[in-house]
Amino acid sequence: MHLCIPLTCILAAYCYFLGGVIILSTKISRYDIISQQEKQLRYTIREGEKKSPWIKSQLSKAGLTANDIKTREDLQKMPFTTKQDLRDNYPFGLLACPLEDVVRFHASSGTTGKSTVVYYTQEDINTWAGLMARVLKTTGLTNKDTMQIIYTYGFFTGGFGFHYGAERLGISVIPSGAGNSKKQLEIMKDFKTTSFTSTPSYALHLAEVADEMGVDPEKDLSLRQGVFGAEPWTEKIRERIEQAFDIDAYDNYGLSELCGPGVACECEEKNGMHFWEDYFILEVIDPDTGEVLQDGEKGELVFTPLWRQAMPLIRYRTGDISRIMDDECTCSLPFKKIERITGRSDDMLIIKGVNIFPSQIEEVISQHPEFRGHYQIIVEKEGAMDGLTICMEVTENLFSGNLKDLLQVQKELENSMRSTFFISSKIKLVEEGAIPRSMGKAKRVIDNRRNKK
Ligand code: DLL
Repeated sequence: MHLCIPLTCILAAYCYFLGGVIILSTKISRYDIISQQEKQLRYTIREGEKKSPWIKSQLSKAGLTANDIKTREDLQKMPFTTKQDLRDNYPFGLLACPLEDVVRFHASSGTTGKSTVVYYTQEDINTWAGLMARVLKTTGLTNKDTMQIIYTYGFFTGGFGFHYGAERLGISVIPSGAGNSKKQLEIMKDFKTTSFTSTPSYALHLAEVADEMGVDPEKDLSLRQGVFGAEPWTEKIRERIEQAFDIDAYDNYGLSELCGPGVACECEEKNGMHFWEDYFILEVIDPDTGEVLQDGEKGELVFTPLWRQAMPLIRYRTGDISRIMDDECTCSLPFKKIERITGRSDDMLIIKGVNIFPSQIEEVISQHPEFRGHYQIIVEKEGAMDGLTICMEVTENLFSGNLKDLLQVQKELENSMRSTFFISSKIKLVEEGAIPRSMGKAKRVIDNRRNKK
């Protein structure tokens, strides 16, 4: 780890270490955090200029040398790095160390195009594990817990990220991987699992399977909490998961390009995710102009990791939309929080000229008591116009009852959509299980307009 020694010594008085990553237990000043960030930034740029052809080319593109970047403000002189840059440099163009020092490859899920590769040295893996241990500790887990990891182990970072972090914290890990829901529930019961991690949409699916199997989470399982992420979800979905499993459900955020999970997570307040400011500099920008916004303003998250050896990145544009919250948290962590991610800038739908994120649609439909958590948004051309249909699963008894009730629910929802977005849409109510389930990230949008080009 390249932590600056004198500052580390000061911080050590307040904290303890987990695999080189500092887990803070009391408040440190904003001044100390910023000084640490800037020291690490200078180090990252200096090393990058020497070792990373990519960072060297970015510096020269801006007519700069490493000496010109000393502060957070100076960082704004540097160009952004985008997913397209990673694709253009596939597979090894961003490597900043000899290939023999690389101990791991991961790749993004490629939901919005060709997947992108990331590489790690052993030290990168150690730091990542420490950052993930910090996530898990922040959500209240300890070495007394048993965690079932219901993410794919493979190119996707979810499985390995949680696995290494949980082991680092001394949690008993069940690496069950994604899929086979019945088996997952049996394992939960037999091993007295106290926590599990998956995508929120998969957690909902697991709750349905538990119901079908007659598993009563309160009586039959030992779960007390769960950590969910990798896709957008709403407060209503949290409520549903918490009720179904009788647990506290925490949000956590990350992306492969930065390490994987381990960038930000909720504390017991469950109101915004603390991001690890001593390991990342975060800027929020206007996605159209690239202008850096003030704290509190909503925009695209841009991260500069301050610790990576194999693949340092400067000003990485995540595409994710959120804002830095300016209110203080009641927990003891000194790090600022970001609001729940509302979507990706490239997920935004423009329907009849109105900009809508899928999560905003979820916000509206999830208010209805009959909603079961699963939905799909279908956009297609109806003549020259855009047509929007929302298929949503509703409670079983609605179909066995009166047709009038069904039509009433449909009408109520269409009215809510119209009054929120000022456009008309069709609501198609379907039975539970009608929408395909995913073992990982849910596919919420089918935009047939794109296919018709
Ligand atoms: O999804 C890493 C991860 C694994 C995070 C497990 C959390 C838990 P990627 O496959 O590269 O990596 O996808 C990253 O997923 O840019 C966001 O758009 C989205 N995303 C991740 N976490 C959240 C979240 C992993 N909590 C992309 N809320 C990111 C909303 C999220 N979206």
